[in-house]
Amino acid sequence: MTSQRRGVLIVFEGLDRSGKSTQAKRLADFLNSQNEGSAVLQAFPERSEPFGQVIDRYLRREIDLSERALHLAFSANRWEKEQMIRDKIEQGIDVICDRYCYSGVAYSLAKGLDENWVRQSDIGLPRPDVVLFFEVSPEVARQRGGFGEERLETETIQQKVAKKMEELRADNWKSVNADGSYDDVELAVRKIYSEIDRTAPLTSLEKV
Ligand code: DGP
Ligand code: NA
Ligand code: NA
Repeated sequence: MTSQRRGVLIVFEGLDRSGKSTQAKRLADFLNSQNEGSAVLQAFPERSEPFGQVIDRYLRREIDLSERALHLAFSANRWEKEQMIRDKIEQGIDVICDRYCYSGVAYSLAKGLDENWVRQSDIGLPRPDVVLFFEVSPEVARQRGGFGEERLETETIQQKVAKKMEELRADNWKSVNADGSYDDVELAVRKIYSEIDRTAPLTSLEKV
């Protein structure tokens, strides 16, 4: 008996306006057009889950949270999806995440929370096979229009987050030059996808 090949966990990270959400959706649509049901797209925060609803209310300024409580809410929101991610991958379905724990750590470090504390709460989540790091030049980001209305969407916060995220790079990260056209970036993403090695089993994060 041959066991079916597992799915892969692909994470899209980068700043707002880097195009990562568009490209995460394009990759999922492409894979599903090749083979219906072969990929799922999971955006974080996932606002439909219980902790996601708390995050949504915070971002829309309906409620306040302390910085540590907010950090844990974002992390808990990823844990709300842990079993789903593991199940899909075991079933041979690719999971494409628009943001993951790297956003969680980068935003909290940008706010000045203690590094050792911040890095704990996502340990044990499924480890991505690849993290696509969308890098966009400030000029191009500016051309792509203003930030939204929600909290955290200011240029100062974004610059700090970018700097922190840069420091999180590990050997499973691939840079994507997000200044190109959507079509060019899409092809670059597909190439990286095609090179993922899925022979080794999925592992869990030992550090973030
Ligand atoms: P999005 O739905 O991708 O636009 O994200 C909503 C906002 O939340 C955005 O400003 C980025 C921020 N964000 C996303 N993930 C995290 C996280 O894990 N921690 C923190 N502190 N902020 C996050
Ligand atoms: Na946003
Ligand atoms: Na987004």
